Amino acid sequence: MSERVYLGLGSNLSDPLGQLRAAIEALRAIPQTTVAAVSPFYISDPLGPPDQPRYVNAVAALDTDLAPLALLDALQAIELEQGRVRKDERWGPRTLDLDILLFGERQLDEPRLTVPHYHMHARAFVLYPLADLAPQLRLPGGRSLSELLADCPFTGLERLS
Ligand code: A4P
Ligand code: MG
Repeated sequence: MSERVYLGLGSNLSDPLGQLRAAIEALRAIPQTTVAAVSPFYISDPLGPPDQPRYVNAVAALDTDLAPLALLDALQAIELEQGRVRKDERWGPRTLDLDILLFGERQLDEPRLTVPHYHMHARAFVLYPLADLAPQLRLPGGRSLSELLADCPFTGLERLS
């Protein structure tokens, strides 16, 4: 029985739109996994240090037979494959972030994996694309996505058509 997973995708370096498009192609190649839907892309103001470019963010819905850590391994391999750029001799900043937001109804608190993702509840660049895919969603524990959205203004966000 496969499980529905929601992933957050983000990039703000090295052609962020291209990074997300390439990431989605790579997601399609993960074994025992299908990409069910991808949200529209959003431009978002950076959360954290302000002296960095704006991000492109999106959410993808996957159906997978993989165990959570096996999926995380596959996602981290994709991040490594395309997500880092060489700057001089050192590996530069990560250009692709793939976060597991939700994994079925699971609540996980393991050294490598916390699900639901610990920062998703208050981030507009996660909640709005998630709502594009699953407006009726309820999180494990019972809170509805629409409740979270009511507390999360659509600011610093621009939806790309
Ligand atoms: N890990 C634990 N739980 C998870 C999970 N649910 N999904 C562990 C994925 N990984 C998870 O991640 C560090 C470790 O978290 C992993 O090794 C994994 O085992 P990372 O991707 O190397 O580090 P990170 O992404 O810098 O950490 P974090 O906390 O995910 O960063 P944030 O908070 O996501 O910050 N502003 C805008 N507008 N849009 C953005 O997308 N992203 C960030 C990144 C900052 N500001 C942003 C955005
Ligand atoms: Mg991350």
